[in-house]
Amino acid sequence: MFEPEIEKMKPEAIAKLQNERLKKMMRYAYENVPFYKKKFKEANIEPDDIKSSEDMHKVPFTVKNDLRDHYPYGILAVPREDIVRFHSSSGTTGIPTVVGYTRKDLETWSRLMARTIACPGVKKGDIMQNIYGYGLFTGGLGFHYGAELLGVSVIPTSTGNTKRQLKIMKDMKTTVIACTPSYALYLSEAAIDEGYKPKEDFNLKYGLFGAEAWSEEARKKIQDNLGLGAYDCYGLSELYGPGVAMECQHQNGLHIWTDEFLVETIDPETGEVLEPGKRGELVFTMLTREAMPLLRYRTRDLATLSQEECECGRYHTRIMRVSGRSDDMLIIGGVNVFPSQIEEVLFKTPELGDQYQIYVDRKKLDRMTIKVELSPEAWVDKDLDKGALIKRILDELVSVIVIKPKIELLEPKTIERSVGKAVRVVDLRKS
Ligand code: DLL
Repeated sequence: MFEPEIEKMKPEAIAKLQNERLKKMMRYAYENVPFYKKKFKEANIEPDDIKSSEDMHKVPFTVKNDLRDHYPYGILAVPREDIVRFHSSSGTTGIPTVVGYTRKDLETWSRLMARTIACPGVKKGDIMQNIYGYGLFTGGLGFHYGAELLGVSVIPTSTGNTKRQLKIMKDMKTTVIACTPSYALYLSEAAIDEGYKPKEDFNLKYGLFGAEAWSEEARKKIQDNLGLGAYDCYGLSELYGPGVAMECQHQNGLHIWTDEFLVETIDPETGEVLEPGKRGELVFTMLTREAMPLLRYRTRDLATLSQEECECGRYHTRIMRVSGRSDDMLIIGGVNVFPSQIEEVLFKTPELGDQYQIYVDRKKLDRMTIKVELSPEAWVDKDLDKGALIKRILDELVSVIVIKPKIELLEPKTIERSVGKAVRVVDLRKS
């Protein structure tokens, strides 16, 4: 553990620290951010009304559009001159969300990232190839500074140039890779194409994968292909970036760094706070952010929380896997479908490859087509009964998602590979 004195805190000690920080944060946001002063006044509350996490339901939510309304500099609590870095996420509406950091914020973030990287067992002596994009995206620099603080040897390859990534991985005996899970799947495919035997030629032990939703089946595939342990990492630009929550060696939920983030789950329709254990939208309050404190920030990410102690000795609340975003949820003929449910079924089918895309369009009624690549072995198998295979996939799918999509089996390597977040859904109804 990078900071055992915090990471091993008992629930009562965490709650005490959270409440102390929360009270300070309420006053700080109220006094330094006009946006929050106005929101508090509208909700008829004073900062002192919020004495503990129990009172949080009184505080109004903050949403992504509030940040867009404050484009370009965001909801700053400090003069612009005190900002030492900006990051930004592109978003789908065209107006990017810009986030600012003071020097202290960068120090906090680096500590959280050092904890995050150490969480599954990475330590000084490890060699980390950082394939997350360096730049406005928070993945690259976030992992970079965290790894340096932990004392890991960092290779800052950033995204792209897959052949060079593989050569470096072999030559420099990389032990840790950090990238999106979809790129990890692509790397394992490309490695075989380039003539490597991943388990023999590489020295990989840990994969730190995040920035997009992925399934347990994807984890199994990546682990089997690359011979490493694959660990889930969650975060978002608005909350520093990666390093909000991370899996430990037990791969049983992501530990939220609750000394810095107060987490709630709410019903996305009504905004009501849910009991732990009920699936809902994750809402975070930052407890020490200096430049851009966010109170009750709605992430749109859906997950279930667990308060139980983990085998690793941490009590920090766990996210039991982010199952998708409410924005990603497809509504097909009135039925709710999550792309991750489809991935789970596809990846369980041995004849299929790692790449798929879901197309949705409307011709009187909504229609869904799943285009999925066959595995290289299945593609050349003369005895493969494609009709029977499609029927088997459909039987499985219908039991999970209720509706019956059309399935198209494609030749391997026909779907475009992405270097960052994969594009899995093409919704033509929106264009
Ligand atoms: O994706 C930060 C990050 C970088 C996280 C590297 C992990 C690793 P944004 O680009 O702002 O920030 O996108 C944030 O990505 O609200 C989720 O919907 C999704 N996301 C991030 N991590 C996970 C994960 C970065 N482990 C948005 N599982 C979030 C599922 C994830 N979804």
